Amino acid sequence: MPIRGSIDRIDEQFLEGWAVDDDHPTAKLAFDVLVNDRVIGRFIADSFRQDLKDADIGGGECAFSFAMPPFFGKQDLANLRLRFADSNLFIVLPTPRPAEAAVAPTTSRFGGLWLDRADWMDRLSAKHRAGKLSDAMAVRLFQFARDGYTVFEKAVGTRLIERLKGELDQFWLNPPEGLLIETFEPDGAMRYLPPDARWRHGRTKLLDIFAHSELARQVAAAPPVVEFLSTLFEDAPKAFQSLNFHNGTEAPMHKDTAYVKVDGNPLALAASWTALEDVEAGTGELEYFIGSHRAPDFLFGGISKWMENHAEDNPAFLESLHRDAETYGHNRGKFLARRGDVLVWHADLAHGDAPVTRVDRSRQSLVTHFCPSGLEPFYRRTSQHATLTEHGCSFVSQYSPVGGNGRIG
Ligand SMILES: O=C(O)CCC(=O)C(=O)O
Ligand SMILES: [Fe+2]
Repeated sequence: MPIRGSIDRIDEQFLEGWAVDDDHPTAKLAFDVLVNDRVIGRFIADSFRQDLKDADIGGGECAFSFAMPPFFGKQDLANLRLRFADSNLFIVLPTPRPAEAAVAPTTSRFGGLWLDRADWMDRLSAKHRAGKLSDAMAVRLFQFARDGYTVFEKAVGTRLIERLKGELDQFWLNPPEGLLIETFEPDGAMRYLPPDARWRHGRTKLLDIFAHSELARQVAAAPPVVEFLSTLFEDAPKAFQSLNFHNGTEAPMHKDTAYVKVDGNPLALAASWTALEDVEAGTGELEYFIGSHRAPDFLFGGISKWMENHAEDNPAFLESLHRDAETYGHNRGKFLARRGDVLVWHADLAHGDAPVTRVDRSRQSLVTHFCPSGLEPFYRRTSQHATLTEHGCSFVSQYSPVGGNGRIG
């Protein structure tokens, strides 16, 4: 066999190795890289490597180093294929290391939790029979698997919530160092800024207050929520992104998996919506399509669960959720919460804000995104701030160390 080669590195960042046709060592070999049967790139094995020259392989000029696209997740490796350019001759790759869940038969081809597997009912039943789940927890998990969300009434005490709101008022007046808001005020352009009280009542969120507030960590890690997430994840939860809203922001129906990226298993994600006050209809209350977490994957760029490499597909994605709702009969639900109620939603539940018709009324809430503590949000590839574990939950932030600086109040 005159063609020889080696794959020396294959991971979410690089595909590297060498290849040579010994009968024609100057005619360089070209390859196509495919994900989900779509060509995402090509390369020619013609780079110089001294060790290859020393070994008298192709004159040393037959190496390659292919950089994966940005926002290429570990989960995408499971669907990676390599072939000789423009042929149907595929190269057998060293077994990519997909997350276990990514190869299991889950609703989404990109992974999931045990409750997303085709055999979830058998697993739920077995856990229940083994005494690992109470009756109440088994029913809750069943509802979550069916509907894509579950509600915990009065999960957070009134006193704790009022203390947190007092602290938020302080944060707006005298922000701790490193605290940021994301705002679309005043002109619709998105900006990250230190809190500026002028924008509090607009299309604005406070980011990751748990990094600065022990009270926020207590609220996010309310015991019934931590218990549920630990059961769902089969691991302690890790809070890795939170948003505080003062008002509804009229966010369109979306699925968090497109934007909130968990590396290796994009479906190993859940979020909580904690009402910091009673929520009235018309204030931009949280809405969702019941059961939408079980609809087929939307493929960004034809290959990805994540939007970021394929932003041009975002309008079609948002539109597809309304079409799916019609096709599969997902009814619209609303969370008209009382203060202290918490709704936990599935990674792939379509949700958004109802229109704001009562501009005089606030709708204060804390939204927290969680993954299993054994996994990392994608941003940890580039942001490594200190983390903290408290109340059975670990906390990591993209923007600042958790618990490390600038507490006030
Ligand atoms: O506006 C809301 O409360 C929803 C926020 C949201 O969708 C999210 O943070 O994932
Ligand atoms: Fe969301």
